[in-house]
Amino acid sequence: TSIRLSGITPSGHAQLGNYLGAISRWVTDGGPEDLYFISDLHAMTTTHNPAGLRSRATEMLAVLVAAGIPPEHVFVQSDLARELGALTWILECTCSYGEAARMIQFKEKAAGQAGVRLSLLTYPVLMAADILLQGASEVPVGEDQSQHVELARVLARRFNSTYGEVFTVPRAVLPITGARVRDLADPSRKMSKSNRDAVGVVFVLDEPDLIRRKIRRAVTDTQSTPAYEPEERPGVSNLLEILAACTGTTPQEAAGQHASYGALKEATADAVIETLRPVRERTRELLTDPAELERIRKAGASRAAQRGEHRLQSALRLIGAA
Ligand code: AQP
Repeated sequence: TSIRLSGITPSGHAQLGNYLGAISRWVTDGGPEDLYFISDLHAMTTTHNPAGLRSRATEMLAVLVAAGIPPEHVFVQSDLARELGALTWILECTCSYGEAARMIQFKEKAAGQAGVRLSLLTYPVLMAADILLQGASEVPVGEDQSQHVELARVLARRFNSTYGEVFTVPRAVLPITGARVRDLADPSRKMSKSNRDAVGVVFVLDEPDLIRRKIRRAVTDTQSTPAYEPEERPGVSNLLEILAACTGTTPQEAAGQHASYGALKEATADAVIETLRPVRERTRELLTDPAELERIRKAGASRAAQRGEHRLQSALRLIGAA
């Protein structure tokens, strides 16, 4: 059976886009071998706040489990820091500098920045280690990450042919995606957890009142009757997409059911509040039970470490160490 591996970076609090676009689909459409991890090590390639990162990683774990992902399929990346550190080194010794330096994302993120962290350059190699350690064969990623999966593929093949067969050669697959959610205050951009200006971002853990206020203030346009026209009317179309995703209809149908922008906003707020309510409540419960959360976390970490142990040992041996 094929293992699909997906990560979510705790670069901020989980937001509605993460939930409707990814997490809720992982729950409903995920395969029995699929793995999910909180990529906290990846959140350290640019300036970061240690305490904030730690608490967001824990919170993200709680959100994934609360959303219904089986705890045995989730782990926190840094709980495997030793294994991943060792495998990253092996893979760095299998990768050329030029291969890393030509990654488009590195070039984009490093351009014009002073004090670029070396980890921003080597991050795709850590990503390869994430994938190869678990023996994942499929990696659901968007366009922006497909070059990194390609690198993981190249490194797995190269290692296997140079030193001996150890790694499953992974491939990028299209992610199972739900709605694409846009920022409520600026519908020209996608909703993002790291957006500093949070008025346009609904967080999974926002209280109902706050969710309603954010949705009431959502930017629309000068017209007054809802219609689904993503290009011409991105704001109102975004509300229709959100409402449709929460209620299991289509944006076009949702448009027909609401006569005014005001009515649409109220309906969208109701739907989002009810969709997020169980996740928020269960997450809060888990967060007030650190012992249970710790148990879940340790179990996930030890399963993930065990899954990779023989590959790491073989790779070390074959490359001339251990
Ligand atoms: N607005 C969105 N609509 C639909 N899906 C979304 N995802 C993110 N934003 C939206 C999906 O959530 C998953 C996890 O995302 P990630 O942690 O890999 O980072 P991201 O895609 O960059 O998400 P953010 O929230 O925008 O984070 P930052 O601010 O750090 O960049 C992915 O499957 C993603 O498609």
